[in-house]
Amino acid sequence: MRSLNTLFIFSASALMCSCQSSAPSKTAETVKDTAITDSKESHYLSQPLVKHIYTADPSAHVFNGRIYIYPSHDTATGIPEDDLGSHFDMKDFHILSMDSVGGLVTDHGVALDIKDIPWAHRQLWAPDAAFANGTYYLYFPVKDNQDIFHIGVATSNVPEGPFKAEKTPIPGSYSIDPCVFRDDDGKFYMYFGGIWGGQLQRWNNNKYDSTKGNRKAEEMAILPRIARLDADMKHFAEPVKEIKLTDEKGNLYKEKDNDRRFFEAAWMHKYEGKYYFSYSTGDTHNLCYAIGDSPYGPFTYKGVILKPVEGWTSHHSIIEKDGKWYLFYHDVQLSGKTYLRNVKVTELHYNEDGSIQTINPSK
Ligand code: FUB
Repeated sequence: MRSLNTLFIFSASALMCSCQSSAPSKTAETVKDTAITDSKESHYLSQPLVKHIYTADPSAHVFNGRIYIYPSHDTATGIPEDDLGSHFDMKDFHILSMDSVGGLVTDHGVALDIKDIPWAHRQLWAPDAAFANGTYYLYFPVKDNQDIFHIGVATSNVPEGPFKAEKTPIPGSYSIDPCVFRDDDGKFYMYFGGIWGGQLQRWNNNKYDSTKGNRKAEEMAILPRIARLDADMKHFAEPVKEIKLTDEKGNLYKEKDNDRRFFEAAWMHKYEGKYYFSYSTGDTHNLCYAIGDSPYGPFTYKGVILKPVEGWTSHHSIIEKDGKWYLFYHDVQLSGKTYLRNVKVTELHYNEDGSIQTINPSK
């Protein structure tokens, strides 16, 4: 993993060139990464993919044989920390890419700026991406002028952008953390939602109620959401549905089951014909997974993928590349600060029965 510490930064001309093609420019110039340093590398299972900027919420995909990572871009804007995550005050996206895990990482520069999203007010949170119709789609949550999170979409001819945002959010979308999954039959589904600062608790039957607060311990836990995407990838093809996430006996979780109930950061992947729905439990900091037979669920809880990382949030993606499976995740190794995170990757292993081996983020 040592080569991950080497950063490639494009010269201005190379960066412009990279916007036209999915392969990094050969004229990229290697620079010594001295922007951010840390002295406790050996404590961690893996090292930050880049150190020149803070990155979080990595949604990884393989496009044209190359790994593209769509992360949040954390910056310090001086907003005080609170339970609603106001300190996550992000303003743009940088897309990262690499040929293979362990290879050199390219930062493709600003792919989308909040000022170029016509309906956006503040807090550009965790994105995801998809490829269809010869186009790359970037999906992102951001608050509108009423301070309500919705999910927007932007398009590009190349995976690294720059992306052009639609004028309005996806109609019927709400809350945060979109994950767009392509099933084997070519249909795309968006999984989304996040409680507390992600505002999912304010949405019941797809209607917004600003008076709704977090649920009490004995109440049923709030469920993540799904909608199939229309062929144009910019609309939902159906009303948003709840996803049933249950224990081994088929019982839905209560809010007090906060080491297993859904909080945010949904991801979907398929392994040996089964649908693996994974997510963060938020305040208990687990990354868990549950398995089902349909993209809509129900999903039965199976266990923890990643034990709590350093920091408050945990967020991930899972991809297969060249016959190996990888978990992309983040922690706060570089900064020690909740809102200045860094993305990482490690290999993920399945057992014979399809269960996932739990990963410990520290050694
Ligand atoms: O990055 C802002 C928020 O923090 C994300 O939307 C959540 O998943 C958590 O990682």
